[in-house]
Amino acid sequence: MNLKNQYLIDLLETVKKRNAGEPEFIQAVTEVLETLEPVVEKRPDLVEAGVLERIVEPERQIMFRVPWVDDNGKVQVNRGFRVQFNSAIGPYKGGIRLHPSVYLGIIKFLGFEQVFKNSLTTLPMGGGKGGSDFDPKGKSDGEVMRFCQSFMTELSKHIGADCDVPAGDIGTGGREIGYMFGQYKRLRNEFTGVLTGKGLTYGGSLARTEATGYGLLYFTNEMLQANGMSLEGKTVVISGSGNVAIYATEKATQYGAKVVALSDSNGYIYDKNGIDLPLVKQLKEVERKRIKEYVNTHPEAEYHEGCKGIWTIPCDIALPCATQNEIDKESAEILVKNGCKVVSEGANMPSTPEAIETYLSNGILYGPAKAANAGGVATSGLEMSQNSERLSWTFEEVDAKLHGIMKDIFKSCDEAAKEYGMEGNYMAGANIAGFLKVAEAMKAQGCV
Ligand code: NDP
Ligand code: 2IT
Repeated sequence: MNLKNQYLIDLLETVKKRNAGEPEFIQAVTEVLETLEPVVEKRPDLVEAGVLERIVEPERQIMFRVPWVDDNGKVQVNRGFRVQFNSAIGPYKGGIRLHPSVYLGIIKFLGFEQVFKNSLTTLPMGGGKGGSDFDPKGKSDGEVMRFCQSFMTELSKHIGADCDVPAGDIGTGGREIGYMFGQYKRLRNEFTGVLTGKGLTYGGSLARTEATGYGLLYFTNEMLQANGMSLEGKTVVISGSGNVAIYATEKATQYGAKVVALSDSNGYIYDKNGIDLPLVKQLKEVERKRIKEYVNTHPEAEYHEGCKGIWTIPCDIALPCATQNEIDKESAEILVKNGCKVVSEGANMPSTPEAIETYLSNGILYGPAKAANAGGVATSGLEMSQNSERLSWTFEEVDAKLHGIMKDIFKSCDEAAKEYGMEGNYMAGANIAGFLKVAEAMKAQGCV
């Protein structure tokens, strides 16, 4: 897609100049601005209010030193980030990514996406994201704890249950959230819902662990049904083998589909009999091992080095659940050639712009990340509600609410796409529906 509207062309130029050296952020903004073209033409009042110039600039960006002592007594230094992107519709909300590839541009792209995603959930949450270039892989529990405590010592000055509520993302799971929560409580002397994804013994919500993966399948199921298809009997390829991939596999299997592949950053496994999920949970959630260990128990399965090859496995449905830009044009073309009919995104921005073009021009049903993976943050929103009323709901209650939210998200995307003349383009629908709510709130609150 190419922009034709001069106002948007100029705005994108400014964003590119101001954020040079941050290609992921520019990619995320470009995609959104391209799909907002019909909105800009229909809603001059929002342009007049300067909503677009403001929405592409974070409200606040915090960068800090994170010093900690490793098991050899040596001082290590990482860099910490929190980008508080937009608070028009609620407190900043979004995860913390711990991965060596993290720099400001990654956190900004994730924070920007989060603004629209959180809006789609219908819950009152603004958008933010944080993280560090710390790599939890290969670190002892003690090292991870000291890092998390140091990270929170600075972060605690900038967050709060009514101000900014972080959660998990790549590299940040229950263990890390626990250490961060403990440190926040010690520093502030208050027990509040300042983080989500907490353990069940100290304010966490049932079904939050499962929520992103389950939500992805609820969304995908809606999208399939609206197009006369179903999950039953379908062959599914899922990348990653972390939190999102594991619970996407679980729910896809419950819907009667067969998941035949998973991966990590070293390589992928292909098990034509269907993935043995209890084994993957044991390897990944308990032992923190590599996915290649799977073939030790299942010698009939194959392990291949490298991540990209996973998209050459023939499938009906591809669910990228690892990281950004993991499907490029070449992989998208192979998916199409092999008869893949659906791509639905558990990861954030896993498809390059060229891959998305390939899906749309070949009639692939495309479920964009900010809609399809919104179940995680939606359930974080439900965790915040439970913390505020100091009650906890049953698994079934939370799961039913999550299911309802994902159905509504699909409906919003579908209806917005139709209203703006792009029927079936759920990416455009998600961007437009997510944008409009935030934009109305920003206009109503004046130039802030
Ligand atoms: P985890 O840390 O639990 O798992 C991440 C998985 O992706 C691992 O298998 C990891 O492999 C793989 N991976 C990470 N980085 C890369 C990379 N650069 N190249 C190849 N593989 C990689 O994270 P989550 O499952 O929570 O997150 C996965 C994706 O889902 C991310 O894009 C995240 O932003 C998104 N997401 C997560 C939500 C949540 O609630 N957790 C909510 C919405 C979206 P390895 O172990 O080798 O690093
Ligand atoms: O990308 C995401 O939506 C998340 N990592 C979840 C954020 C959250 O606050 O639960």
